[in-house]
Amino acid sequence: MSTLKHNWTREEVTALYNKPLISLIFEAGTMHRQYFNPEEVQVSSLLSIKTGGCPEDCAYCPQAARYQTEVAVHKLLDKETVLQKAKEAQSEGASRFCMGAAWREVRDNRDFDKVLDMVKDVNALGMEVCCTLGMLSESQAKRLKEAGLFAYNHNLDTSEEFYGDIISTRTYQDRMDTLQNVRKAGLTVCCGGIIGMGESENDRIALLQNLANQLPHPESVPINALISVDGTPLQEQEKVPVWDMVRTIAVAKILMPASMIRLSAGRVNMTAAEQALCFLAGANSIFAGDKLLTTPNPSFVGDQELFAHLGLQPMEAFCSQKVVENSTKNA
Ligand code: SAM
Ligand code: DTB
Ligand code: SF4
Repeated sequence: MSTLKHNWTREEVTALYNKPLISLIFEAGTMHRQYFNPEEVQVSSLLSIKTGGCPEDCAYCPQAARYQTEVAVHKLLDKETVLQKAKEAQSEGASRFCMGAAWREVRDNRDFDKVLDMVKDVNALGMEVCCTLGMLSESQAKRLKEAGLFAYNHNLDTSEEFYGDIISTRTYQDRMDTLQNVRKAGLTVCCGGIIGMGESENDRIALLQNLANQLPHPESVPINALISVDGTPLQEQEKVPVWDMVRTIAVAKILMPASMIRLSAGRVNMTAAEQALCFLAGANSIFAGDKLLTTPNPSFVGDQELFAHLGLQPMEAFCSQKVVENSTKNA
């Protein structure tokens, strides 16, 4: 097994990104097999617990209040509804349940207390619990950890250079600060980005370099293909070619071989064969369920067929062994 590296140069990442795809997939697949069982895919389920009305201006996001989209806005769901959804997801094979809120940041108020309660109860079901709630202080991260949170999702989204073209209401450094607070609280980190927003290849390379130079590497790395939603500034963006998704996943896997690379938003626009290429390139995690946060995702039955065709099995919850290995190797 190779040792994990956290000082990747721009030249090294560029050279990887420009490799012939056929060899890149093989290299990434070979790395992947050193760290993971290639027949296992982690299945996560997403639920938007608070939808729309967000004060931020992320150009890709249908939940920003300032854009006219068709998202049905709702305030924080009650715990019973959330628990019911978690149980359904678990019965459909999900080992991780991720709750998302359209907040700029967490505030120390009653809504946060309610989220802490949800975390406690979903954890008691034996699922890995993840949250994505926006910016977070260290003490808030600690409270989430104490409530039983397993992972926190906070994406870098793109390169620092391109970030300002996509979001003006917060900075790249704000994102990095939250990630550090999450780490300090002993939570695992889920951090990735989006491709297909009009960024250059250099922006993708810079994003991958920034992800891979974190110490330790994020335990899970979601790679999202932009879902262009009517009403958002990115509504006219064309669908990102599948080759770009496969290439980005393969490079992410080679840079962070012990991390789970999640084939995230965009599966709904991909064929089974295209998704198979992503798994061959080292993706070993997906979001399942017919909705992501607000946009469509492949159906449960469709994913069952996909898994059956490829001989894939859903991963068990609490892969603590891998997480421990990952953290010690990263140290
Ligand atoms: N409000 C919190 C935040 O921004 O961190 C949490 C929820 S936010 C919707 C989580 C992530 O979803 C974003 O960082 C972005 O990477 C991804 N995302 C949002 N809209 C997307 C879209 N239209 N296509 C692909 N990914 C998207
Ligand atoms: C991530 O990287 N992708 C997920 C999850 N983390 C929270 C969200 C995708 C959202 C796609 C747009 C929507 O459904 O609103
Ligand atoms: Fe708000 Fe998150 Fe959407 Fe940005 S990505 S507008 S912070 S919900």
